[in-house]
Formats: sequence, structure tokens, C-alpha cells
Amino acid sequence: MSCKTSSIIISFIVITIPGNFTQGRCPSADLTGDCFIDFDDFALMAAQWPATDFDDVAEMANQWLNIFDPHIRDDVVLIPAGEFRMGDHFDEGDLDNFPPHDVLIDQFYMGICEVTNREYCEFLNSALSQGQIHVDDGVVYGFPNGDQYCNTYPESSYPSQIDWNGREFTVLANKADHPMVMVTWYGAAAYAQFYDKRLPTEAHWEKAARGGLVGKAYPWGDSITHNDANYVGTGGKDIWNITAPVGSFAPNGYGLYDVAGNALEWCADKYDKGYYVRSPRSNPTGPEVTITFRNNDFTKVDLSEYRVTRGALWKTAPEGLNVGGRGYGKAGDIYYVPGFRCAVQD
Ligand SMILES: [Ca+2]
Ligand SMILES: [Ca+2]
Repeated sequence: MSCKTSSIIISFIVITIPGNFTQGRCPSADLTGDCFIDFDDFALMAAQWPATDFDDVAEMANQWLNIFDPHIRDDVVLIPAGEFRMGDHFDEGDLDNFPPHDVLIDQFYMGICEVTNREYCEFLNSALSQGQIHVDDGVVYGFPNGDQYCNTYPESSYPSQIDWNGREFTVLANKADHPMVMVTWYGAAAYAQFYDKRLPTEAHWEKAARGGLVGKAYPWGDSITHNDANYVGTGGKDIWNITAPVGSFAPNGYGLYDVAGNALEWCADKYDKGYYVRSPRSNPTGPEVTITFRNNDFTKVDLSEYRVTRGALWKTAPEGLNVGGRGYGKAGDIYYVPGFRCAVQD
């Protein structure tokens, strides 16, 4: 499943490629002539074993490795640049996602999955060891402003899925791969900054969530069943009354899981009901204050300020999972529903 951590493993064996790799203007290690350095080239190289020249192999390996940006993690996927139509295409939502309008987005990288309890616990334990957070009566606070990130209350209508034993954070049994919820916008932003990522703008979120489809109600088409997503109740593949392990349903066209349902997802933008009327066409970042998620600039956001949420959640009725739907919550409040996914810093 693509939400799990994976890595590309290349086994280097001493083989040699005879002759000239040059194919016009393509990389010299492109043996098949399609201008891409891929496994087909390695296969061809292997077939030519053992007429060896180690320098040629080293050159191919170097070119192969260089096609991957080392700063891009394997938990994100490239969302291509381009224009898409943002907002309510069916004149059936709230007024806050009207009018539909064309938005041009530069390419960016989006988290494949909602951030999980396991990942958030790893962050909390690392941040704790670095003196960046403290815990008071089960509530996690961050420095420098002492803003709430999340709580660890085991007993409530929607209990926290992480625990604090006074020394470290752990995940409750069988919840490691569930999305981290009941996290404040601040707690989500702090996680993003910690890993040199950011929260997506809602324009980024919707571009990614539509998966390349045009004018559809949901990330996969115009109808919805419990086989598509985790929403209120159960049925089909949806056996969960609350959160589901991330990646339990098919991904959208860009390979993203759970953009509809499961955890509601914080976005970077300040919420403004009428923003779509005046939103700029190119890379909109919300009505005020662009957050870079560097040097704690997210802590300048007012705790009582409303920030955007997208994607609906496990307790939403199916029609509420429409891909153009918007929501909001106060940046500093712990609600029982929001989680998040990260985008990679521009
Ligand atoms: Ca469900
Ligand atoms: Ca979601």
C-alpha cells in the first residue's frame, strides 16, 4: 500500500555497458532511446553483461539517482501544474464555495495520505526531546507561544488515539495507521514545519483532490457508495464508525488516499466565506497572511482565527464529501474531527 514508507533499492552489480550511450539529446545512460533512464535501460544493460567497464556503470547509476530529487520524500506525489475549475460545480453547496472559478496552480508535491497517529507520535517524541513542546494535564503545548497542539484524553466522546505516560507518547492499540485527529491547526502547522513541509493551501488541496478529473462531484466521479470512502455509518468496504486506517480505499487519479472522508483536513488559508469572489487566478493563498511554515511564522496566526478545512470526514453524510466543499475551524481549538496531510515546501 502506497501510504506505507517505502524506498527504492538499487542493487549495484558490477556490469559493463559497451559502446556509446549517447542517444541524440537524451541522457547518455538512456540505452533504449526513449530519453528516460528507467528499468528498461537497466535490463538492457544487464543483458550486455559481462563486457564490463565500471566507469560506464557508475555513470548510469549517477544519472539514475539524479532523476530523484533527494529533497522529495517518498510519502508525497507530484501534482502537475495546470489550471482547474475550483468550487461548487453543481450549485448545490454552501454559498462559500461559489462561484466556481478557474485557478492556475504551479506544480507541487502533496502528501499521499493523511498524517497518521504513528507519524504524529514520532513528531511529538522528537519535539519533546528537543524541548519544543511540553505537556500539562494531558494537553500538548508548543513553544514559543504555548499554543495547544493536541490532547491525550482517553475518556471523551471521541477519545484521543494517542497516549502520554509522563515520559513519551504512544499510539493506542490498533490505531497506528489511523489518521491523527483532534489536532489543532497549530499542531498540524508545527508538524509540517518540523519536517520542512507545509500545510496545503485550499487551492492546492482541491487541485490535488480532484485527481485530474474535471467537474466531478467526488474525487472519483459523480456517485458515492461505502466502497469509495469512510463516511457516516458502515457498508461495503467501509466497516468503520469513526476513523479508518489511511489508504483503506482506492486512491484518486493522482494517487492520493482519503481526500474524501476519514479525517477532515486542515489547510493553510484563513477562512473567508466570500473569498472565491475575489480570489486571484494564480496560486491563491487565502485572504490574508501567507504562511511559509518556516521559522515559526505560523505562530503569528491568531488563535481565534478561522482556518480552512477540506474533504469532510467519517461522520459526514455522503453528499457532504463533494470535492468542492469547504469547512473551517478556529486555529487554536481542539476539535474531535480535523486531521491533515502535508504538502512539500516550495
Ligand atoms: Ca464509516
Ligand atoms: Ca480526508
